[in-house]
Amino acid sequence: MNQHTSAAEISSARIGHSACPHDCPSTCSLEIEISGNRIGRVRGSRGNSFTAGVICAKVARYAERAHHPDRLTQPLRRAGPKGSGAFEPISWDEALDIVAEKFREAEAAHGPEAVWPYYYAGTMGLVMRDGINRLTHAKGYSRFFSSICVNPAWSGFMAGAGRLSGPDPREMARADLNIIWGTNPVSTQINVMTHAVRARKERGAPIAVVDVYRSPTMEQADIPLMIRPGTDGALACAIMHVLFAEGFADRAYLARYARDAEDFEAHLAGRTPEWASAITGLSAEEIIDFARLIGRTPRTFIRAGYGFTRSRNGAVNMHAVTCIPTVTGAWQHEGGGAFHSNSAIFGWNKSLIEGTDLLSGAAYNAANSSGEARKPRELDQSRIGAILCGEEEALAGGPKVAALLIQNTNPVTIAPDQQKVRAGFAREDLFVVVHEQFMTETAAMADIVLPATMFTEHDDVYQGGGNQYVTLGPKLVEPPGECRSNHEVICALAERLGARHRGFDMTAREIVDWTLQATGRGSFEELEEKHFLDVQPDFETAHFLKGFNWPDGKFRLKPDWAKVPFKSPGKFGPVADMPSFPDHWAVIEEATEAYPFRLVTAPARSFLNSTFTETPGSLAREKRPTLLIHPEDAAALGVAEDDMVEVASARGAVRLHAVPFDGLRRGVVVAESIWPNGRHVGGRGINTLTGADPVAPVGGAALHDNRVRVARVG
Ligand SMILES: Nc1nc2c(c(=O)[nH]1)N[C@H]1C(S)=C(S)[C@@H](COP(=O)(O)OP(=O)(O)OC[C@H]3O[C@@H](n4cnc5c(=O)[nH]c(N)nc54)[C@H](O)[C@@H]3O)O[C@H]1N2
Ligand SMILES: Nc1nc2c(c(=O)[nH]1)N[C@H]1C(S)=C(S)[C@@H](COP(=O)(O)OP(=O)(O)OC[C@H]3O[C@@H](n4cnc5c(=O)[nH]c(N)nc54)[C@H](O)[C@@H]3O)O[C@H]1N2
Ligand code: SF4
Ligand SMILES: [Mo]
Repeated sequence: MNQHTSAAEISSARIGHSACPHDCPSTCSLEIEISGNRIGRVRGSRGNSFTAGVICAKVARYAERAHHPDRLTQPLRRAGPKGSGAFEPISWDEALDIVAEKFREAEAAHGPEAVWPYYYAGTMGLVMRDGINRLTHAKGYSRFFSSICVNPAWSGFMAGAGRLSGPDPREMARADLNIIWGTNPVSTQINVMTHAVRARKERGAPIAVVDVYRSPTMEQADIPLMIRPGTDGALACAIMHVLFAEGFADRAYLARYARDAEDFEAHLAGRTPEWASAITGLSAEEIIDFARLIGRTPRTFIRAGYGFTRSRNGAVNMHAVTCIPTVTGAWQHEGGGAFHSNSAIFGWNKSLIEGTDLLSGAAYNAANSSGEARKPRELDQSRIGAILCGEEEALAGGPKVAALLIQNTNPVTIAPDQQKVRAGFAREDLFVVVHEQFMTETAAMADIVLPATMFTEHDDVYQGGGNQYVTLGPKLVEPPGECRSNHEVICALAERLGARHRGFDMTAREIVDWTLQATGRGSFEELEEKHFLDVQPDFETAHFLKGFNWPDGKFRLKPDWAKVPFKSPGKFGPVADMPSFPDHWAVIEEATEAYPFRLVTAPARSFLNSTFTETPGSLAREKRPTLLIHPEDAAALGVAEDDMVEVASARGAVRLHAVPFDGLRRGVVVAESIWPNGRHVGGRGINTLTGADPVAPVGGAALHDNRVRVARVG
């Protein structure tokens, strides 16, 4: 492509409006400089009241990624042993014919469930992310149980409130105390800071941060609370103990809006600040002072993140945190309550995108290996290693997986229990097609690699998770080379495989238009004019003033974990052992003599999961895989700055460079992630250490809950 901008291109320079497509709760509304077919600087829209003109640095320099010399631009066929990296270009027709033939072969040999379409949120566009399900349903392929990210957090929130929504996230700007709990927004969702900092400036509202290390967000905190990993439930209980004991509980609110308040108060009697101090590592005074501040501040806004739920007790801890505003009644006030995600407010009609109307069709009742008619199985995303390795229980009673179709995700870097993941992908009898923008470690294991468009190169629509906007992302430029969108690939495969649904005969634009209209949100053209749509529910609904989302309207202080309203194929993990009231549930991987450290694999600021590990700007900032370790722990191990260390869990071992850091508790180590395996000396990445055993009650991976040992290499 011509690197020089021609006069004609300069004269066509314009601003395009879009949404950031990445897997980030902020879903920023973007203004993108465009000249000809190239994008330039990317800025946050000032007219969007959540984005408020601010975006993260990695997306501001998106031109680096969009016009990267390593972008995939041609279909490729493997031309050497699996994983050798040897590929040769082929035509789209050849590539799609091979994929269709292999899928038919897998189906003929083992039934349709032997094919597993596997995707995630590399793009959050509703059509490009979820359209793959239409093919899954039309063919009766194994369904995809999405679990890796949100399940512990969402189920924990829904366990109490009954619905996944909450006060308007912009109300942080009108809070008198903002608590940023178990999330690192300076790195992972920058706009949260915009609103919290505004409250600090305009109202003198302090910012409290609960984390396990001095994250970039904790560095900006007025009240830093550094706890041991997986102990948030203990902290929340002790806070509520003080609230009850010192008269800060709003008993009238509790009587009207909650169940089991008296039993809860009795349960908390033993959860003293001293008890929590021993578990969390905070002093009893710190806990008491913090509880009193919460008690004295009606407008206390808790912004609860995902990070603290990536532990084996994560759902219990999320629920415990949401009980705090229930005890104080803070939910009632503007700038008060707890917010995690707004996913429940959008109410999309996704029948066209996902082909959910096919779910009652004949294909859906495919026969399983025992010949009995039933719905195709749902396979657990997080357990892809065990599934590909053919572990019987992970296969949920169906055949082995013989073919994978992958879009928008990179499991050979990001999935837990990585040794199994890699062994599974290395299977000679597994056919893999990966549709990607770059030659990721997953694409490198494929038999066929297909080049994908980026968000500026196709039409789609996006919803906020951490805000309340629906934002359009129309096609703004032509894709490079032969890149095709996810939708185009799914439709082309459907045609070859004889899968029928009207969605396969429509353009992405038509599907977006239909979906907007069917959901009562106008049309494509209208949204093209407005760019984004604020769908924030009214104050009473958002603050649960009409009651929480249960038949009796009452918040559940004592949830029925077996009946949490989160859709999943059954329950996962030790559900029966879950504590009935909020508590410190001691199922985490506590340190032992053999594995004396607790490892947290927190996100790196300049990467987004494994994305941006290819861009020079992000690589320069992150430098190389490192392990943050307390200086005294480092000294005790004879480890100095820049020494190579080996970190081992029961699941494997990884090498990184040590960085002594005093913003940690002793016994806790942090590796900001996720570097590709191949960027680690020795070729094994951080997810070699993490486990895929499901978090109760609805699955997910405890990515920040790892006991490890650390040793100097050499
Ligand atoms: N720069 C960047 N941005 C991202 C991502 C990224 O990788 N990099 N990932 C994106 C994705 S997919 C998601 S889901 C979101 C997630 O964003 P967040 O909600 O921020 O969640 P995490 O990324 O898992 O971790 C956030 C913080 O949780 C802390 N933490 C870990 N364990 C505990 C604990 O037991 N208790 C407490 N209190 N804190 C704990 C970590 O130290 C970390 O600082 O971010 C998105 N944005
Ligand atoms: N150790 C550890 N592991 C983790 C985490 C952690 O905190 N610690 N976080 C976990 C979490 S929360 C998540 S969500 C997962 C995310 O893990 P992934 O799903 O792998 O995450 P991404 O890097 O967001 O996206 C993957 C790929 O999608 C591709 N992509 C983007 N847009 C498109 C498109 O339009 N079409 C196609 N075909 N491809 C596209 C990108 O090029 C990228 O390679 O990782 C999890 N793994
Ligand atoms: S903060 Fe999140 S949504 Fe906003 S531009 Fe960055 S990655 Fe995208
Ligand atoms: Mo995520």
